[in-house]
Amino acid sequence: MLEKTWRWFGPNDPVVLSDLRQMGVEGVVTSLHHLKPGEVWSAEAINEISQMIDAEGLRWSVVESLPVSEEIKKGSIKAEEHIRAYIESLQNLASCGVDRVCYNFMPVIDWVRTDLAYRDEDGSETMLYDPVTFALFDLYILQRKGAEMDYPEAVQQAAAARFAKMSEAESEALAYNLIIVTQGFINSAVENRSDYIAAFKAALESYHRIGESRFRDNFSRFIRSVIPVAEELHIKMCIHPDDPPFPLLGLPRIASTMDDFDWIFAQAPSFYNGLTFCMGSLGARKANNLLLMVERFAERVHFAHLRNLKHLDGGRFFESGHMDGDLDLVGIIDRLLREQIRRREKGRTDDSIPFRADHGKKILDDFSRSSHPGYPLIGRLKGLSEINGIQQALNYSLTS
Ligand code: DNO
Repeated sequence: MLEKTWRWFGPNDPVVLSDLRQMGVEGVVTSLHHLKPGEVWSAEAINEISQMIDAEGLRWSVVESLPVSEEIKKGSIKAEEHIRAYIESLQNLASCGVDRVCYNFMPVIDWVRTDLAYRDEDGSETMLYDPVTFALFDLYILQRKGAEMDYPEAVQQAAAARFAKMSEAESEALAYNLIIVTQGFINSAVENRSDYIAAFKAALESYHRIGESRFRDNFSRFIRSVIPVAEELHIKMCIHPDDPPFPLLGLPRIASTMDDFDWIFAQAPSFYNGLTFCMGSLGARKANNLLLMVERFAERVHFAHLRNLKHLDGGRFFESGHMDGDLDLVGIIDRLLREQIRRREKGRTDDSIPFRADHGKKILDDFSRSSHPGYPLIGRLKGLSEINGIQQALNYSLTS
């Protein structure tokens, strides 16, 4: 069976560790959320969290994320120092018995949604991405130089019309959601300061001279330095795909397609150079064939994010219930379970791939609890239970 894990945001998370076993959770996915990218994770700091998890009869299954600093991504003068710090953090994690690390290599901005409170037909609340709203943010709020080159005429016109109808408070809320609310609670470099828009623009500008090829070189330097150490320490590194998997704000994106991952794994051809199979991220790009991808990279899937989405017209998509989206959740779970059987046959001990019900819609009591966008308690619990039901049923047929 896949290992049932839960993303826990540390001691300040309103969902407490002692609740998790009641939900059938086996492993915890967390990070040292108070540390910024580039800082060393000391063994003491890791142990503190690890002991809290152990005390509840759970295990720290995956670090999500050990963040890669902007310095490393930009290959700046501090890159080497930050890579050394990253390696030291890996050594400390290994010494505390933590052996799976999720990270991403997205410049400046991690995941992007333009509406954090989209009402689905059933009254639940979820998140949506609308290319027109995003274009409006880029063209009129950020006023990024050259932005108009990135959008088709029709999208630009729709963005202009929508911006003209927006109040100042609405455009501020949009910028705040995109830059702070969705980024602030993960280990991002983003700081909640009064001039956050200017700081964000400066971060974008700092990438001006870094085209895709230099960005790839920077990734390559990072992964070639880290994987030999991860191998020695038996730490499975698993890159998280770009979310959404296409270029934004003129920034390079290098973890979006099958070809990208072929390239990523070729940089350090080791099984420890692995993948977080995030179906919701990959599935936002219609041309990505998820079943093909999960089959192609099966042996190096060290972690799975299972969720679903629905595509709407005009390139919009929203995060649907786990069971009722356009993506083949059952097919993906089937492929992961088959991979586990293959691993067992080969004598591999990592034959229980951790997954988490990724995101969830706000339902029922979620409306009266505080949660980070995408991480309501009940919506996620519903997803976890559904996924678990699917895997029990599939496993029954696969093994009997
Ligand atoms: C958002 C998450 C991402 C993810 C990181 C992994 O909900 O899926 O922030 O944790 O990209 O490095």
